Amino acid sequence: MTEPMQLRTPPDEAALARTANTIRQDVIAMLVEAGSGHSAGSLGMADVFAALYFAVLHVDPDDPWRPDRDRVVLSNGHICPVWYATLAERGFFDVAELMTLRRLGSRLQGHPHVRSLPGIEASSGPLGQGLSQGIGMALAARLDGAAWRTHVLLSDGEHDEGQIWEAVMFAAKYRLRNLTTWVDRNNIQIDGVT
Ligand SMILES: Cc1ncc(C[n+]2csc(CCOP(=O)(O)OP(=O)(O)O)c2C)c(N)n1
Ligand SMILES: [Mg+2]
Repeated sequence: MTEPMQLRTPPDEAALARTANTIRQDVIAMLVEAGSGHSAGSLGMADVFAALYFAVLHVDPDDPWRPDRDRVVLSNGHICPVWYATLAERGFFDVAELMTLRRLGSRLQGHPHVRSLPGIEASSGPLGQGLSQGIGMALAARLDGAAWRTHVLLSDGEHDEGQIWEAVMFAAKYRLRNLTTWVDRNNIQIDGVT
């Protein structure tokens, strides 16, 4: 029996803010090195990622696929630089690898690829699909009687996709209390305001 995963409690807000700043600095360095990538959502969500990975989620960088881990799906896969930076700062892999973002053969592609890195639970990029993926995970946990939670991160413009609303209605119908969603309400999408 493995030890239960410990959260860093109580959350230290000043430390989390510093961690978020480090993550933002990583994101800038990665995008400059790659010469491309989505900056807005990656920078805007750094505080949420810091809070999730340093104060909320039950995850274990030393045993990233342990069965009782919380699951994370990044539906807005284009902001994966912030996910990669957070995972590296949390110890899932070497921070130096961040500089390989978007290079041919790198594990850090422009959109997340399932299990390409420890902690990447699902592929994403085509907007609108992540909540459905997370619902599948949450249903699986319920069927197994497992205590782990699923967190799905979404962007606001992606809510234009009908699949999101179908998934929202499904999650409500089946009362998936083991599912949490986070929406990046930044009011922007590619061609203007949402
Ligand atoms: C199905 C689909 N259509 C279009 C795109 C191209 N695309 C990538 S990011 C983006 C912006 C969407 O806005 P939002 O979801 O609010 O994300 P933000 O730009 O705020 O990070 C679009 C349209 C995509 N990835 N998937
Ligand atoms: Mg947006």
